[in-house]
Amino acid sequence: MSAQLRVAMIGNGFMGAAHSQGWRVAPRFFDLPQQPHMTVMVGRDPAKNAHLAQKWGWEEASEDFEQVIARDDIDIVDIVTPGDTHCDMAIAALAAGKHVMCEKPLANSVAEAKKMADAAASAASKGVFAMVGFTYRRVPAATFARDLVARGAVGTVRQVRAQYLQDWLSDASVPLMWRLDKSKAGSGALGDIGAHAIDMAQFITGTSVTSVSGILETFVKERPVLAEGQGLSGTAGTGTGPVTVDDFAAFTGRFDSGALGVFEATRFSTGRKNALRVEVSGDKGAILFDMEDMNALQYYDATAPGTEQGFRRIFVTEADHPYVEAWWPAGHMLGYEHGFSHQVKDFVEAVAGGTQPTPSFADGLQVQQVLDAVERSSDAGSAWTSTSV
Ligand code: SOE
Repeated sequence: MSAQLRVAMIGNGFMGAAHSQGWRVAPRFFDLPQQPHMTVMVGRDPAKNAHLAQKWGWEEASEDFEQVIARDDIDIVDIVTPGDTHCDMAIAALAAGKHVMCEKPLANSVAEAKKMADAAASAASKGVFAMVGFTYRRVPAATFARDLVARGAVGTVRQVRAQYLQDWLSDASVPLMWRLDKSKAGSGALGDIGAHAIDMAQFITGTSVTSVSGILETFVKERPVLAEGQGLSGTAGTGTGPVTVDDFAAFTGRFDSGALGVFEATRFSTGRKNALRVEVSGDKGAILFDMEDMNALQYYDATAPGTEQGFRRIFVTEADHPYVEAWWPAGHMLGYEHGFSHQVKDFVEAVAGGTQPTPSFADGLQVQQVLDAVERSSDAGSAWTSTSV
């Protein structure tokens, strides 16, 4: 086994910055079996890409993802581009024998996600592995929530509430960036942040959504176009264009356990900046995770004496909490960016050990099937719709 895993990252937007921090920092806090080497970053604008590659710690910059994927000195391809590129890039990288990490949602359709999952299953039989990047499950309090539910701390789960609330699009003057273009993003709030809510609800409960009844809405139907040469995001130009994705998604979901979930995803929830929340209610207790209070978990023990019952805020910073030992002493908190280092740690350990990293592309396909079912339900007047297609 070579000492290094040479990484190529394709994309240099917000997720490019976040993933770069993960590749740069994880080996300095976790004792990894192989050392990630930040070999090359791929971007479309040569000047911007060269500047960011140097700033973020990549050895080289390239504008040619096909050439990079084909290189013999690349072991991992990390895809952080918009969803319309995930399928072709991931399948090409797997075919070239590269391990793949791909941002969420896995793809822009179930058909694409199925092709990716099939390619990943075939590659895994040859010791080449793929993972989809749902990083919030790697926030210590989220993993701790899963551990509590798994050991019966809330008893039989009856209800789940999962929301992902942001407000950065409630300003109608925000221009038509790629996340508002169905041909690039696949959907709006539903896939961009609803996918996180679905993954977190399923991860914490250890169960899967099998049918849904949903509604999608677009509040602002026209927005200013991007100025010329502004790439996939930037300042407004002259004129307007249509928004082709949902601004708001809400749905009820039935889990394979029989539990019922209520889900909401919106980028118009005024005042909510990054409120990914999952509350799980059982017959023996409840937990509440809130990304806007990410170093704590609320836990209600219904088996405690009546006079002592109440939600208590567990500060998830003790060394024996998931991931925490590698960082700071108790009480010194972690941030949004640490989930990307945890993702690198888990991915490198799995790949080096010849085991399937999670969440797999099959897990990503299952989330895609839930997203697709919500769209089909909304088109059918919120009819109850199975996720299996
Ligand atoms: C925008 O809604 C966004 O950047 C999402 O695309 C990310 O997945 C989420 O983690 C933060 O918000």
